[in-house]
Amino acid sequence: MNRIKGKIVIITGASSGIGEACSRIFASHGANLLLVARRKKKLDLLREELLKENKITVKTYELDVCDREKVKDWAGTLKKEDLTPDILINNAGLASGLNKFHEGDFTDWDRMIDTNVKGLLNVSRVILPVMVERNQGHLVNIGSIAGHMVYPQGNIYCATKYAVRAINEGMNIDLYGTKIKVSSIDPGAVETEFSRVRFKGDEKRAAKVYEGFEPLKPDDIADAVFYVVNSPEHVNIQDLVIMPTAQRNPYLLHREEK
Ligand code: NDP
Ligand code: 8X3
Repeated sequence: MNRIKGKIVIITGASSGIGEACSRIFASHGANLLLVARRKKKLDLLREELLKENKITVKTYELDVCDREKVKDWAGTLKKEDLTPDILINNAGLASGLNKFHEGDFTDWDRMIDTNVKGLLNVSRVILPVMVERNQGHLVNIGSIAGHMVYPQGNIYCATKYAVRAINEGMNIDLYGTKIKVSSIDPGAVETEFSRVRFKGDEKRAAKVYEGFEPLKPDDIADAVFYVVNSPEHVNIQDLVIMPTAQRNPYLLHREEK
């Protein structure tokens, strides 16, 4: 059963990886999309592709989720244009660097905290009230297995994803008694631009992360997000952890010898 058709879905970080894959699956089920990222050109290319294949509307927004004032203005624009979101997928996020805590870089730390925590809060704070007013909606946070177990040199990235898990729980608790659902989807290794961003464009180092095993694809996570959002009204999947079969936790990742 398709419970998505005609719904308005906001996806942050739709210009690549998991967010892009979510855009495709929601579009193919007839959702109207509001796509957010900093790279507007990439969003517009995706929009063209989605409009060719589906009878939907797609709007794209160049927006840095860390910029609170711009996020507020954007929410004002949605309101003026009568775009009432049914679903929010808080996916924009990144890792920056992989260092021992005592060798950590303040700029990396700020980037991760500002994007993964404050960015998610900024967007949620302006969109959730619209859902509360209608007593309807679904908010999906893209967490990580890094929010369940800390790994060496993961320190601050893991801390941001632990924060996402706590925020997910806090939202669920505060929305007790409403019909609004809140879910966290927590992936293990997914091959996207994630490692390229973490290692600041070092393609070789990024490629090594996915060597010797079959990582998850962005579509695997998009399928799960779709399943969660398309579940019946009385079902609220609060936390879903998904890993490649070769991975059982952040430490146990089985790689085949070449
Ligand atoms: P990608 O790097 O492929 O995608 C990240 C997306 O986030 C891009 O679209 C990027 O767009 C957007 N983004 C980053 N910063 C901002 C910002 N300040 N404002 C708006 N958009 C922003 O990585 P993934 O698809 O892998 O990452 C998506 C989410 O999944 C992240 O939250 C990540 O932590 C999480 N995750 C990833 C895993 C993995 O192994 N890949 C595993 C577990 C969780 P742009 O640069 O155009 O702004
Ligand atoms: C991204 C996956 O294992 O690098 O959240 O933390 S991991």
